[in-house]
Amino acid sequence: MPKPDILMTKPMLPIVQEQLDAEFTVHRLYEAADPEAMLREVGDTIRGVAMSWVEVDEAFLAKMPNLEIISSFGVGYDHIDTDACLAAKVMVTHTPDVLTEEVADTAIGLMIMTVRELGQAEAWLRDGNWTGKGGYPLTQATVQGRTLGIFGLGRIGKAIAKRAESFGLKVHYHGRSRQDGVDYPYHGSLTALAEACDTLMVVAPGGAETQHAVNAEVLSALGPDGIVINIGRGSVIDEAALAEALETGTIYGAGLDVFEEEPCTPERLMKLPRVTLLPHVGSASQATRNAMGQLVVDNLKSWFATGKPVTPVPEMG
Ligand code: NAP
Ligand code: 8YV
Repeated sequence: MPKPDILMTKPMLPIVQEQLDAEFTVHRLYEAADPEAMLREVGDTIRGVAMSWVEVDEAFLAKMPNLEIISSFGVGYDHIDTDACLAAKVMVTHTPDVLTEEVADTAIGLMIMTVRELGQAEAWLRDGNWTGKGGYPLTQATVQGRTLGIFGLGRIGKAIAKRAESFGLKVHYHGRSRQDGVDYPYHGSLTALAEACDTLMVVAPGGAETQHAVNAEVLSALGPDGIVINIGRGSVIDEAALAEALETGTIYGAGLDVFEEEPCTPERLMKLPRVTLLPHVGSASQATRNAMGQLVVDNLKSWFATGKPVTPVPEMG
C-alpha cells in the first residue's frame, strides 16, 4: 500500500515528525523555496495536513482538492474556517484535554504573578536594588479575598476554578451557556460578570463571536481594583481599550499570555508597571506539548486506518 501524502505547514516536534515520516509521505511546505509552486505541484496528492497556526480558509482548501483531514496542534482552532472545511468535506481535529491542567496551572501562576508583582520583584533583585535600595515595595493588591470571574467555563476554565477555590477565592462565570453540574454563580453578560468580580480570567476561545468581547464597558465595570488575566486568545480583549484602562486607572493591572498580533506585544502595554506579559506559554512544557503532538499523529493515523478521527472539533458532529 502506498503511504498517504500529507502536508506539514511548519516544523513540528521531533516525536511528531518521526512518527509522521514513518507512516506517511510528508511534504514540508516550510522547506519549499516557493511554497505556492510546491502546492501547485503536489496539491492534488495531499490527503492530510498536520499543522499549527496556519490560517485555513476556502483559498487554502482549494489548493488541495483531495484533502480529507486537517490535524491541528492546539485545542483552540479559531484560525480554521470550519464552515469552509465542512463544505469541502474536510475533517478537522484538535488537541483538547491533554493540556487542560498545564494551562490552568499557568493561568493561576500568571494571576499570582500579576497581583503580587512577582516578575517585577524578581527584576528588582536581579537589578541589585535589594542590596542598594532595600526590599521591593509592598504590593497594593493581594490574591486573598478576590472574586474570580471566569469568561469561558469550559475544560480549562473549570480546572482554573478548582484551583482558585483551593486558594479561597469566590468564583463566578459567564459564557454562551450555563454549565451543567456547576454551582458557581452564572452571569448573563460579560459586563454583569465584571461588575460582580474584581479579577477577570479570560479563557474563552477566539473567533468572530468573542472578538473584543472584553471592551471599554467591561473594563469599566471591573473597576479600579480590577485585574484582567488572559490565557484564552488575544482577540477576545480589545487591547487598545485595555491599555487605555490601565493608563487611566480604570482597572489596576493585567496579566497576558496571549495577544492580538502575536508575537508582537504592544509598546503601550510593555511600558506599564502593573502588567505581566508572557509569550504564549500556557501549554508550553515538553510533556504537554508532546502529548498534544501525539494527538496530532493519532488523529491522522486513526483517520487513514479506520476513517474516524480521535478528537474532532465539535463542529464536525
Ligand atoms: P472549551 O472546553 O471548549 O471551553 C470553552 C468555553 O468557552 C466553554 O465553556 C464554551 O461554552 C465557552 N464559549 C465558547 N464559545 C463562546 C462564545 N462565543 N461566547 C462565550 N463563551 C463561549 O475549551 P478549552 O479546552 O477550555 O480551551 C479554551 C480556550 O483556551 C481555547 O479555545 C484556546 O483559545 C485557549 N487556550 C490557550 C492556551 C494558551 O497557551 N494560552 C492553551 C490552550 C487553550 P460552551 O460550554 O457553551 O461550549
Ligand atoms: C498552543 C494554544 O500554544 O492549544 C491552544 O489553543 O493556544 C496553545 O496550547 C498553540 O496551539 C500552539 O500553536
